[in-house]
Amino acid sequence: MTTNPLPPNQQLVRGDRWPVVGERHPGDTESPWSLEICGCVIRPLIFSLDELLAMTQVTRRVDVHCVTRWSKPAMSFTGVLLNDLLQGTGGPIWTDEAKVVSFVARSERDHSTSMLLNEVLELNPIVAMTADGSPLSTEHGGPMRMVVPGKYFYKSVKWIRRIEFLKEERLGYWESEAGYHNGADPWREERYMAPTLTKQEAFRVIEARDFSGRDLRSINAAHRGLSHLNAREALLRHADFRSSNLQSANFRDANLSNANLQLADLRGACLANADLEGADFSGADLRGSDLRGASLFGASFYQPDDNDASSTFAIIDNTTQIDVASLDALVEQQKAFVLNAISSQS
Ligand SMILES: Nc1nc2c(c(=O)[nH]1)N[C@H]1C(S)=C(S)[C@@H](COP(=O)(O)O)O[C@H]1N2
Ligand SMILES: [Mo]
Repeated sequence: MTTNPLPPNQQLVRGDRWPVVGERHPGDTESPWSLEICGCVIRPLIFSLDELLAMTQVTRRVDVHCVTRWSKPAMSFTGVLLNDLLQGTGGPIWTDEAKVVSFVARSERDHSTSMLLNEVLELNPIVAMTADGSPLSTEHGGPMRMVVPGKYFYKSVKWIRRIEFLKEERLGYWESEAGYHNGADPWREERYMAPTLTKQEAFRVIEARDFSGRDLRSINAAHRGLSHLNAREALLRHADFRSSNLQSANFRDANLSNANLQLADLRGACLANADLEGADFSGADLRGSDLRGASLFGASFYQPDDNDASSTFAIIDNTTQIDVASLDALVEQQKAFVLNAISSQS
């Protein structure tokens, strides 16, 4: 069914699923919806939802790629092309000063993301009101959201309310809070910025074996002896724990989204309630570990395309504690592998 190849290290979502990522509700639901275009513009514009729906509607096929490694190819989105809104009848709306476009949501945290003006014009996003033939549901950004083709999906703001032209970059929510790469090109795997931690700082926390509550995004803790590590509530997105000894480590409530745990020894480790979206456990030993309540979208327990298959499967058996319900977040083959493995004897 898929025609396009997947970008590196992405996996197909199962069937017709569409995971909800990030915020689930818009902010104010009382006042009428509208889209404002402002900032470095010749004159500000405002479109009501009805006006948008009355304009020429365009349908585009878009391959959705989430930074947490799931992809949903060939979705169809219908709405108004941003270039049509911006160029209208009287030529471009922005002034010479404009370099960056910021997309702002009507949401509790005024969620936003931004892109270079050149890129926006080239990618030609849509202000979408419809997805796969139905009006957008609230949790997916209804009544209107941005859909930006060719970028990780965090560049596509749900509940769009304002498009602002800026002279300078203003980092968005995920880019500043989670360290997501501002480029967001899935083909170049621009998932994360370079680590913020210096080598010395990393060395110090690794020596102390206390990561609890700390922001250690993208830390390099590969090939380390870290048994009984205390990493409760630590921010460990994109951390590298390849081949480390993490026996009996405590990652309760930690954020290990997109962490590399290949070949790690996680026997007896606690990963309860952890965010494990996009985490890679291939070849890891998970016997006696506790993953109850963990979020597993995009997680993998083996590398399907590896030649040396025998060494890349996670070691899971009936001593591994995992909610069968949360396995639903996995893609087909990963789910089947884990289900089969947890029923085997230790
Ligand atoms: N307003 C708002 N828009 C947002 C987000 C968010 O948290 N708030 N998350 C982004 C991220 S990280 C992704 S992957 C997509 C998810 O869209 P979906 O929930 O419809 O799959 O929305 C993006 N747009
Ligand atoms: Mo995302």
